[in-house]
Order: sequence, then structure tokens, then C-alpha cells
Amino acid sequence: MERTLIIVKPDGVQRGLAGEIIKRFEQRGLKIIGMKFMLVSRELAEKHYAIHRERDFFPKLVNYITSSPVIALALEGPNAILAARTTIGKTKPFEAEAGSIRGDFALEVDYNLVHGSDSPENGLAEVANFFSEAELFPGWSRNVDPWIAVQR
Ligand code: IDP
Ligand code: MG
Repeated sequence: MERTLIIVKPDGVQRGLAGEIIKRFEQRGLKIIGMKFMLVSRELAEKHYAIHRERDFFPKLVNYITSSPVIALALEGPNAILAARTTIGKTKPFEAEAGSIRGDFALEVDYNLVHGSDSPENGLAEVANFFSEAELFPGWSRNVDPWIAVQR
């Protein structure tokens, strides 16, 4: 079982695509264990994107993610990291497959609508950066779980 942090970025919320984006993860079968509407602080943005600190686009990236509210989701499922990233599509939306979120709704890397963690370790760490323990509900089960994934 893996955890991934999904962020509907400011452009996704502003364009009224939040429901469409969340729907795609939900219908894929990933289980929501946390969700909130929030403004990302500069401190959290710099921590979240620390790996990109030396890149020339870093200041622009921090400005973008802090510019307007986002919706953060913590999702759980088998292979949640890769499953979510294929649903999201490639980083540069003009290279993303049709049928993926970025391939269907975005054109430029500066406005690529959604974040998804890139490894199981980062999934756990990023969820912990965005959510307190009290905001996460990993224990709930859905009646359909046995029809979505093998129960281990
Ligand atoms: P990812 O979101 O697909 O994991 P990363 O390479 O981790 O992509 O980059 C993080 C975010 O930084 C991207 O989603 C995008 O918002 C932004 N970004 C990446 N590369 C560029 C770039 O070349 N110009 C502007 N923004 C970029
Ligand atoms: Mg990334």
C-alpha cells in the first residue's frame, strides 16, 4: 500500500477543474484519506519543492504554487505513486498523453494543474508535510474495496 500527495494547483482551482481532477483519482480506485482547501505558505512551498531549489524556475514555481488556494489530497492504494502519475501525465503538458489530466487540460509546464509524489518515500514525507495526523483518516474502509484491489 502506498501513499501519494496530490495537489490541485492554483490554475486547477481557478479554472474550475478541481472536481474533474479529483474525480479521475477517485474513479481510478485510489482512496482519499485526507483532503483540504488551503493556501500554501512560502515556507511550505520551499520545503515541498526543495529538490528544485537550484533550478532557474524555482522562484517562479514558488510564486505559482503560493499564488492562490489549492486543494491538497492524501491518497492511498496499491502502487498509488505510479497509478497517480500516469493519471496526471508527463510534466510538460504538451508531451502528456491524451486521456491524462495534463494531456486533456493543459499546454505549458508553468501551468500543469496538478502535483503527484514521485516515489513511495516522498509520498509519505509530502503527505506528512501537508497534513497533521488529526487531518488524516487512513483507517476507513469502503464496501467496494474488495472489488478494486486484492485485500492483503
Ligand atoms: P512533476 O510535477 O511532474 O513531478 P517536476 O520535475 O518535479 O515535475 O517539477 C515540479 C514542478 O516544477 C512542475 O510540475 C512544474 O510546475 C514546475 N516546473 C518543472 N520544470 C519547469 C520548467 O522548466 N519551467 C517552469 N516550471 C517548471
Ligand atoms: Mg515532481
